[in-house]
Amino acid sequence: MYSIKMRASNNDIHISGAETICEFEDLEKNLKKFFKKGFYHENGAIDFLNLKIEKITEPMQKLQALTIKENKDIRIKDLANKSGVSEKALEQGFIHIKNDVTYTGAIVLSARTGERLDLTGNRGVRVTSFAFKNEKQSENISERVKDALAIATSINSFEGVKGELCVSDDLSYTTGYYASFNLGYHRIFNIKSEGTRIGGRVIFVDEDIDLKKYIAFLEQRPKQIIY
Ligand code: PML
Repeated sequence: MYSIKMRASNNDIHISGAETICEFEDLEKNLKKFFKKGFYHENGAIDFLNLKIEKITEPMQKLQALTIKENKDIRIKDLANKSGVSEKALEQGFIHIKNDVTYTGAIVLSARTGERLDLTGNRGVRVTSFAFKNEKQSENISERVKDALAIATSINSFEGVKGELCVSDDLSYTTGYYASFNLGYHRIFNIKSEGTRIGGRVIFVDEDIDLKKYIAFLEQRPKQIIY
């Protein structure tokens, strides 16, 4: 198996990224797909594109995908509260999502105080080395949702993680989600207005989480998300 990672930017501002693990036979198809995604993105033209291919040697850790939930009346505040994230931390999360920084990864906040705990600056923590395996062939699930569900499952499958809030920084994509291991993956429609690049991914954790191990799990450990 091979891991492919793509990052595209303009003037050092993140435009788009993509990530998968696949067999050698599917490398070319995925490279073309990521090349197109980077060069023809609604967030704008790019002046830099990085494609990285690495052979996977470690066995993949299997993770059961979170359950997808779509309830139009659900409130993020209630989900946060039920998953052990304080109102203050959620507010801080939204401040990071609405600021001008376009992080390429996720930021990690204390679920109690909202204080930022990771030291990754504007880069953020990247969830990489994952593959999505759809075992429910009958169900149609978009590439975007597959990707987001794989990332959310990886983020929330570690001891000490309380929940995660995600808002896409794509100009026209207005569906975000709140996910937690116990509550599942809640899609939130109209989480932002169309035409803005605000967005980001915020992870809420217990302060005593082993951050070094957690980041290594997210960034390096090969993961297979079973749906
Ligand atoms: C992204 O692709 O930028 C994040 C999308 C998160 C929401 C995906 C969904 O459930 O529609």
